Amino acid sequence: MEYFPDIKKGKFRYYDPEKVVAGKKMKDWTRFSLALWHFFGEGTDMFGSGTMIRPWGSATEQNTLKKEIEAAFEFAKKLSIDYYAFHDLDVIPPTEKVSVIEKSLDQVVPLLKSEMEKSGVKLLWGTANLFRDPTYVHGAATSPYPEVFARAATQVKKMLDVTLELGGEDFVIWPGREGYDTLLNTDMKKGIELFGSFLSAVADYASEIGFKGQLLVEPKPMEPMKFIYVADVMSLWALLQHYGLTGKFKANIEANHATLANRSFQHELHLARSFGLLGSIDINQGDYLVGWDLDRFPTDLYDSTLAAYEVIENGGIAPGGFNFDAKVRRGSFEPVDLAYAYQAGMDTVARGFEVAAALKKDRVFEEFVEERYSGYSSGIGKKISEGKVTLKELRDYALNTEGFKPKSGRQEYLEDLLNAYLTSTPPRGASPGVLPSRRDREATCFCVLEMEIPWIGLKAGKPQVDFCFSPREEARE
Ligand code: XUL
Ligand code: CO
Repeated sequence: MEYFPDIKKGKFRYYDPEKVVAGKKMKDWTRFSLALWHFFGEGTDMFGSGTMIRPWGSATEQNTLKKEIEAAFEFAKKLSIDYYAFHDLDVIPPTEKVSVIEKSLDQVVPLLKSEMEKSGVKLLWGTANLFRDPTYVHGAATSPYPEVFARAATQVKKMLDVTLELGGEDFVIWPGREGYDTLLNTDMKKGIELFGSFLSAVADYASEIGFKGQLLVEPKPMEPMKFIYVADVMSLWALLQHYGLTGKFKANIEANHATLANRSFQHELHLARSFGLLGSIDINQGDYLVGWDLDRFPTDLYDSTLAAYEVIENGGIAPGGFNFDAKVRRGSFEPVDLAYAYQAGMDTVARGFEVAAALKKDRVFEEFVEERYSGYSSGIGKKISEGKVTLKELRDYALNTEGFKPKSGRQEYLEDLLNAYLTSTPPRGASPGVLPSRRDREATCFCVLEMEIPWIGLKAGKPQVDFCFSPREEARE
């Protein structure tokens, strides 16, 4: 049965899987993934019932799960989404018994396999839902009760088996209940130790069964618990180091989780990349007026450009990918809204890669940053960097360089440059969405000259050489 007869294929403005940007095909940079749990979402919220009109019928109908799964694969194939991701509980009938979870998963795996074969859609990651069951009310892997810890471990064990069987490329742990609501009843140190012990057992089992995929932990600061132990990349990094788990786990960074932690998405990606922890991305966006996790489809080009910049700088995120941990708004209830949402999200990321590739090619920020820190590449700066300097030497140096004046950080200038890359129209003849290299730009000064800007005296069609500066020259002025 065809569930989406009106949708033939994705209509993209920027996403072209085969197009090469920054030396890689777009599909290899992005590795887009459909999150089954959101795809099956019914559009309920805390105040109202479901709104979604779905081709597979209502959730109470028999066989809904099978239809949902078939529909998801049909949709992913049509929209050129190469991967999917799921929790154990997304694909089985509701149950509170862990033994039933195991059996139900065994029953559904053949269906998933055959849909994967038919569609060519692959498994990006599997995960265990360690937050829905009432047993997890005080935590799963950090519960005060070993019985609950063991139950959580059993779910992860089974999902690791399933993920391996389905050729999944990563395995995610989202520790949403691993935290506390009040310290009046919580042993925080014990909780963190329990989580360390849980991760160690997971890593051991993954290697025992020959799971070659990347293990990931997904930070989030709050919700459902008031305080979650793995709140951000920095806390994950500390935990991994403390429990000797560096190299075994990386971070699955979610955009809306970063902003809930009062960090930008770029901050979390940059930090993770800097310490070899950038594993995969849950791509979505929040809303600056709303203080909880919204999982909106991403449409913010500014954020997607800066994210793509980090991914390019990282050389890609394979075996991770861009998983749409995103849901359509409750008011976007028609099936076609799913297509609009994915198209918008995929185009936003794809355009981010185009702009970021142009920024990287022109070394717009690198040259500025390198110049800014160049004092550390020779002389006493080099000794400082290598940790070979004494306070006495530093004192001599400070006295000799007294009166030193730092240069301007040029923040507004750099932000304006970023805007220029984001808003520039490609010159005639270039393929859509591709920005010219700096050399071409210097030759034609296209970005300024597509339009007249009378208040700063720029005329359309005229080269304005003054405006075509290079960041390095500017920095050295
Ligand atoms: C919750 C969240 C989860 C994880 C997987 O905020 O992001 O969907 O990605 O459990
Ligand atoms: Co997520």
